[in-house]
Amino acid sequence: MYPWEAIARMVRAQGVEFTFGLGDSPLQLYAARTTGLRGINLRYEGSAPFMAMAYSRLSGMPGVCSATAGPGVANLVPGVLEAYSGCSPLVVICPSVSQKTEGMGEFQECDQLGMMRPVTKWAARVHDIGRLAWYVRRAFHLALNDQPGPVYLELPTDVGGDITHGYPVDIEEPLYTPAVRLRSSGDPALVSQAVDMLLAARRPVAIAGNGAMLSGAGEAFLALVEALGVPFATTPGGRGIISEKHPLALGLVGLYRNTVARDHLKSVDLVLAVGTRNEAFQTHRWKDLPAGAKLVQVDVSAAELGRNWLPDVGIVGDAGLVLRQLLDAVRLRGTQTGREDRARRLTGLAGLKTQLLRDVAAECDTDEFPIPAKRVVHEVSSVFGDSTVLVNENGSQDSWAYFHPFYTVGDDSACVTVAEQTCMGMGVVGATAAKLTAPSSNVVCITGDGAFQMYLKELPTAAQYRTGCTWVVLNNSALGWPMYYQNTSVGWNTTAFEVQPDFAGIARACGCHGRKVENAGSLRPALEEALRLNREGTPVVLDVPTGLDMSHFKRAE
Ligand SMILES: Cc1ncc(C[n+]2csc(CCOP(=O)(O)OP(=O)(O)O)c2C)c(N)n1
Ligand SMILES: [Mg+2]
Repeated sequence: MYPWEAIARMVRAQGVEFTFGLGDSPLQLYAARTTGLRGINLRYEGSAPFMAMAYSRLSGMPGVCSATAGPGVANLVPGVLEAYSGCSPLVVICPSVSQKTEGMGEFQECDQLGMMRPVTKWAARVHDIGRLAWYVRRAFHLALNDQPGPVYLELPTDVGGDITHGYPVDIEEPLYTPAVRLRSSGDPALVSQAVDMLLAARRPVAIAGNGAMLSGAGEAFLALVEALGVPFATTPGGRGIISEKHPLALGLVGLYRNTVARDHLKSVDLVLAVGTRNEAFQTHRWKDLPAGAKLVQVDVSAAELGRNWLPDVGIVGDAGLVLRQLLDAVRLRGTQTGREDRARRLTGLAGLKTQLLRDVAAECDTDEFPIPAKRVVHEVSSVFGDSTVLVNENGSQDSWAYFHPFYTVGDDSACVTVAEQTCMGMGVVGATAAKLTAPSSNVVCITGDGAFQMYLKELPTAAQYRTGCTWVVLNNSALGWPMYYQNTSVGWNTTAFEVQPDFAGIARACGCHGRKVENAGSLRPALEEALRLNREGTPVVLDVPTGLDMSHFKRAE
């Protein structure tokens, strides 16, 4: 067996269904010959880690991507950085040039390990082909366990041989023992303290972050908030853990919160934070914990406890297991001194939420043209509805989609979102991987024209694999977010696009369907047509002229 053939088979044995990369990488070459594994061949290596992240987020499996030596590996860096920031378990496996000619000017020799070290949990070189399975297993083990994250492995040609064939190696069956996800529960004494606080709290809130999603803690989170009658909010990474149609749902926290969530969060006496690092965007730069409120923080990593706010009780453990421990203890105790106050507060919340839904619907009921982003987002939410994967981007106008109830992540739905680096383009290519991973869901990416232009090179990929997803391009002919800051600070800007491509035309030229929305009245029919075409396997680009409305970030500060 050849080494890359063995690697592809180990990836499959791990349970992974897709590998992402340019077709020149040896992993892609052998993925094509590995039963059960699908190599998705891209136009640009830079897309690969983003697509692997989207796959991982929706499948719970590690994402795998690769690239050839030198510039191929260099192109992976931004996506791997995003994965590192988002604790996304990626295994990146690449070839590197021979060590025997190190420093002598070998073609595409460069310090790949040096590039990958700062953006991975572990970066290693295979020195002995006999230990190949050890390295691959170690890579998956580290990616999946403790705080998950990306790892990088490289196989030099003097160890693995030529990248298309390689040295035949004697690899015995069974080839590989898959790495497993190990979970620990929390310290019972701390769980007990946390339960005392939760039962006594009169105005508590629960916040789910990406860590709760990574743990697959949705059922336990739902059971606990229902048992206690505690409203919940999410970070972007935790969004979708419970449907936002649930009576206890507040929407998002921090920069992305709505007015009802703001008023609620400002008056809480206890925050149960599960799998969130309470980072700057999630907390208005650490201002959102009300004075005197208690903090119970649950995280898989001790390093995250007290990173900024010091918890009153910090529990290290798998989010799902710790939530189950809390739930069991709550059920055993029976007495909940804060229960009546909490129930009264929930009745008030229901009325406020109904009013918010009405206000938002009225605000979006406009025929203004260019179409305000908030209306576009609201209409997308209504047409795509339940069973939809929302794929987020990083611009200012698509950020309206972060705001429930402008967009509602409803029943049987999910959200693929970026992490704290907010690398433009992740959502644009992530949508294609989302559709591959969740073929029976609708998939919609709401993106700005800037981010879309960075990664529209993968439109032919979507057409090739018939991934029926829709990109709604909020086109304001500018890098709107920095434009706003430039205009309001120095008074001029360098962010307007003086030449803007015809996105619908490009989409058609790439084998997708493309349509420019010419007036306010044709937005809804265009979305309905997109959904219909998506169901037939046709990817769709909708070019929607919009403006620059930054009021979302201000209204609930
Ligand atoms: C790779 C990368 N480069 C730069 C940025 C900084 N940045 C954040 S939003 C933005 C502009 C996005 O423009 P567009 O996608 O058109 O969205 P708009 O703000 O216009 O709605 C930029 C440059 C980033 N997040 N990622
Ligand atoms: Mg723009």
